[in-house]
Amino acid sequence: MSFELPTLPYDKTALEPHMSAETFDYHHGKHHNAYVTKLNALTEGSEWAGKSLDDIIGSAEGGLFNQAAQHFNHSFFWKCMKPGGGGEPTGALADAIKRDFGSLDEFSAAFSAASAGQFGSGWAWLVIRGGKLEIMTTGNADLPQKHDATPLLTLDVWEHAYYVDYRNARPKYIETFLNKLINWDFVAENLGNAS
Ligand code: MN3
Repeated sequence: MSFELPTLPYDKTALEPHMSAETFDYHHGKHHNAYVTKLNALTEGSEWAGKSLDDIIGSAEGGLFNQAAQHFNHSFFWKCMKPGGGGEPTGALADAIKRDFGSLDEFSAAFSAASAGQFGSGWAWLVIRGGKLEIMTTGNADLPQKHDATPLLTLDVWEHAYYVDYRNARPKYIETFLNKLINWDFVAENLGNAS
């Protein structure tokens, strides 16, 4: 069983003008695809053959961990966006954000600051750990599961994620993600599964 590049949950033009088809051609079609190809090359015919992605992320190190974690991170990230996204969460997720951050605006400000402040390549996350929501950033391929946290939402802040559409303006990319792209339904589903 080899790993496969997942199909995007929307057409590659569906998030325009906020995220272009050209970005998806590179980010999904080349970057994510390369992680999957390398993951398969490192696992096939090895002691890791047939192991689940979670198993590999949990125990591999070095290059194999990086390819596996980046496969997870990107597969998760695509689902964190949708056409006509943004807006406000509802229900239990809205209540949890209010409880742990004070308000949606305070969450957005803290998530933006963390995303903008991640030095170099990495990811910004909303996670749940010990029953409480937290914002976390990770460098390179690192991810919340390595820190006893469950991911609910992520934003890719590697330059390849935004350079085609935003050049060096990472804050504008973050603002657009929060206001126009975020798929709160997916975040709510993740919270439900974690509770
Ligand atoms: Mn990426």
